[in-house]
Amino acid sequence: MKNKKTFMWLLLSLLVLTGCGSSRPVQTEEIENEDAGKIVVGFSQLGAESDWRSANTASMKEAFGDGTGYSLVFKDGQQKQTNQITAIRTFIQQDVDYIVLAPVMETGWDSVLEEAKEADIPVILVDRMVDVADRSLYSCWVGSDFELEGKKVCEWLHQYTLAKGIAPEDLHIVDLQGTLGSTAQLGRSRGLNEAALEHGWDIVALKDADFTQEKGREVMAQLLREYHNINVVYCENDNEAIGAIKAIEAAGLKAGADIENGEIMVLSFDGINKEALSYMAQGKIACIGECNPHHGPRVEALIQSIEDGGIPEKFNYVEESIFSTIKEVTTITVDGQQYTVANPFDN
Ligand code: GYE
Repeated sequence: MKNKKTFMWLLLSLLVLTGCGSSRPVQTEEIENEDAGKIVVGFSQLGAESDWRSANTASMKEAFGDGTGYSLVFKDGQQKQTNQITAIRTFIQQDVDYIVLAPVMETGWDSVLEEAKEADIPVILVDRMVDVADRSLYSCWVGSDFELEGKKVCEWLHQYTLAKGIAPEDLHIVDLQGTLGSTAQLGRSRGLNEAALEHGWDIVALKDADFTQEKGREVMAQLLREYHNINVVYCENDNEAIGAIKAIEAAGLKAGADIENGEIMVLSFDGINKEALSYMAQGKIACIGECNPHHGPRVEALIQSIEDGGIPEKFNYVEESIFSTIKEVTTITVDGQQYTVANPFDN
């Protein structure tokens, strides 16, 4: 893959050397620009809704920011697809070398990605996926297997109930879903739905909490007013879990794994948020499916392989763990693969 910025630089240098192109003094702005010769990456981040997202943004800025061979154009979509579409169009106008997109939801990307393809700018997806008719509209994707994360947390719950002798029909679960239509929500909700069907768990309600702490608190408070039998809350990220715990405590209830004695068990995803980890240390969060946000170097490696003339794998999944401090479950097996349940506080 040619580097357009390097090409521009060479062209301008040639014009200077040969004195061609203009009789007035040559504008050397472009040449002197410290970003000349760098690979320009336009990154459309979907927002700043969670601690996972902040860690992801930090990882991308470290891989592509100052002191690297890249020049990063960063745009925060504030959880709105229209903002992300505008950002991509701006990147196309700026003629960046690569577009990296962390899409807020899966659908609605066909037209703008076609525009990027027409402009001959490779698109790399990070974190969530897009649902487009033509997969050649993006080069590759890197992120997590969200359904597997969901299956792991549900298998942990299943093993816990077996160890404790809790009957499946005695589980009354609410699902605080992530942003509806996002890959992370679709996968994690599917993981729960399938396990509930398989084991005969009672799903009391499903509600969008948009991956934020405030929505998690608000939705959980409302669900607790509406239903009085909830004993498990499946939060689709840690920020929702923090909000849910605040709502549980504000209602005079207790977050914990002892559901036989009236506690409400909190399950969650990510494992990057310090407050959530401290809640786990206090026994308020029972289990967290790890979701790794450190994609900067992975995206960089994909770009490098394209620069070197290679064709990267289309889908690149990262390996992830599962966290709990509860002694009853030490390993789980999902899809024939065994995972050790890690205690994040063990050295
Ligand atoms: O779990 C959540 C964030 O898509 C993996 O989005 C991501 C999810 C993550 O807001 O915290």
